[in-house]
Amino acid sequence: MSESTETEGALTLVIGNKNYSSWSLRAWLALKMTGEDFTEELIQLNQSNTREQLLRHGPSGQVPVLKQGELVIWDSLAICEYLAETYPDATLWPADPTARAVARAVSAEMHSGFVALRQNMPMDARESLPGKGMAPGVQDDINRITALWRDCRRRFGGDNGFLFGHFTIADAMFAPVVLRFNTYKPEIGEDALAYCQTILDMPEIAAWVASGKKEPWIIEREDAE
Ligand SMILES: N[C@@H](CCC(=O)N[C@@H](CS)C(=O)NCC(=O)O)C(=O)O
Repeated sequence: MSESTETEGALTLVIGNKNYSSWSLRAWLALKMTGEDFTEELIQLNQSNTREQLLRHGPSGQVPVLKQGELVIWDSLAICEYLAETYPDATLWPADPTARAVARAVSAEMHSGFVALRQNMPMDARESLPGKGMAPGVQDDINRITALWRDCRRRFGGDNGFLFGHFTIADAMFAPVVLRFNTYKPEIGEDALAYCQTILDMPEIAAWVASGKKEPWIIEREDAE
């Protein structure tokens, strides 16, 4: 089979619980914004058979996984890159090379960093836990994130509230942070609150959170990322 035929066919996105799975949300949101039809397959996290089920879909034993024909992509940022290349009309990266380079840098920074925030303010979209999660290092992460949001919006943002003037992968990468801030309500400035509102106003985010609220499963853990 040639390379090109491997990438043809229906799209399936394997995700974790919508209430908890921040990495799943990133890929799901980017895929939603392409407007393509896709099938969601949800694997319940934190069950005795979770790992076995995850390994059926991808070699890392993690979600998200995007499948199309024989192609399997098992990492959120790699999925976003694939979607940007495959569906260019969705303009998932900024068109301008400078803006695109910065969008890639902040997306990579999110993908590999902010461990204190991720560990101490795990995504729990249906909860309201104001004041919780403020462990050492978390404020530094919040300061860096809100500074980079401010910088992106000042340099590239335009009027519509997104980081780069329209929805991009950078917004997908930070959408779970917005949900965390919405749950834990740390003190952030007006500009950061305005960015959070832009993301919270997306119908796709409302739909994700509504589905998460309907999930009956509860995961009691401090270290969910
Ligand atoms: N680097 C990966 C991280 C994915 C990740 O950590 N996913 C978590 C859920 S949000 C997972 O699958 N954990 C496995 C488990 O809970 O058993 C990505 O960006 O896709």
